[in-house]
Amino acid sequence: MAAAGRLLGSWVLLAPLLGGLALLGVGPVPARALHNVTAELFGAEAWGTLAAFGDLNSDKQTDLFVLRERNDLIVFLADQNAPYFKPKVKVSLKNHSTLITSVVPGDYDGDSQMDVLLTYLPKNHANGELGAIIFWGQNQTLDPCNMTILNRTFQDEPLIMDFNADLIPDIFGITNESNQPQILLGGNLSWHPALTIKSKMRIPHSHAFIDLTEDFTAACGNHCSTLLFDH
Ligand SMILES: [Ca+2]
Ligand SMILES: [Ca+2]
Ligand SMILES: [Ca+2]
Repeated sequence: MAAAGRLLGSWVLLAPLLGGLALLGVGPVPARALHNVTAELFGAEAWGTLAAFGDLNSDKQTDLFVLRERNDLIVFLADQNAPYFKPKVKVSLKNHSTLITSVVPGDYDGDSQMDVLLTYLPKNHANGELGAIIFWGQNQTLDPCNMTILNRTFQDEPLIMDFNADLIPDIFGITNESNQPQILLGGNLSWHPALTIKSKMRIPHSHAFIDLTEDFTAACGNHCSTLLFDH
């Protein structure tokens, strides 16, 4: 009871202080300051799942990558006028009867045009392996007809990182070709063994990368000392 009394006493002291701060406009912002901006940002197009961010059209304004019904990707480009994000770019996997599981924008061929990597559950996904497809950027947009379907599937969501430090994102994971992790190097899209380990990677994975060797890169060539694995 004594403790409760002290707490109550403290609150009685704090309440006028917080009230005073609120009058002065200092301290935590009151909840009524929150403002729903959905209509301003999206207008009537406010539906779907926000999957990723990136500046697709290189205008230095971040654009939004939105999934709809898990087989359409709509890119909402930032705009100066309301609604401030407009659905301008669309690619679809509807014809492939697949479900998109992840969206990772990036420049996978190093031509300074942003591309987008989609992972998906293929049509007959009995084994649960994931396919991956890259839609290539062109003229600050995506060409729905210009895509590359990767010729391997992944046991789990791949990890995107710059493995060989050439500033082009690479795609890392266990594929259907080997139990050892593989890396698909961005640029020439060539597959390489990533490292030799006895441990099996977990599904779902929890691998990550960190610059342990202080060379500002995720990994150095085939020396994967900076990749962390489950045991
Ligand atoms: Ca933009
Ligand atoms: Ca590109
Ligand atoms: Ca790279």
